[in-house]
Amino acid sequence: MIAADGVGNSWTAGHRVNRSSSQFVWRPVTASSYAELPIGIFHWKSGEPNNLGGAEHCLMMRRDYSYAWDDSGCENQFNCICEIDLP
Ligand SMILES: [Ca+2]
Repeated sequence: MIAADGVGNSWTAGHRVNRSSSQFVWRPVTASSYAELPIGIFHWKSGEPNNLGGAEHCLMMRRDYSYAWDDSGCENQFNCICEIDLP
């Protein structure tokens, strides 16, 4: 994972499989594919994911958690971490 001073809370491409699941997957989107991939390494903050209010379905890196992972409401506006293929 990438973290740097000055970078605030950030979304990743991770999300809950469905609203009642405790499993998360990556959903990378490229020009040629749209697939869900299992997450092989986890960096959750202790006590997370907690699906607070049953409404936290997206995976974010929290600055105040030293960029450990937290599930959060997908409607929140944070920076996004993106990956692109370089030529
Ligand atoms: Ca949470």
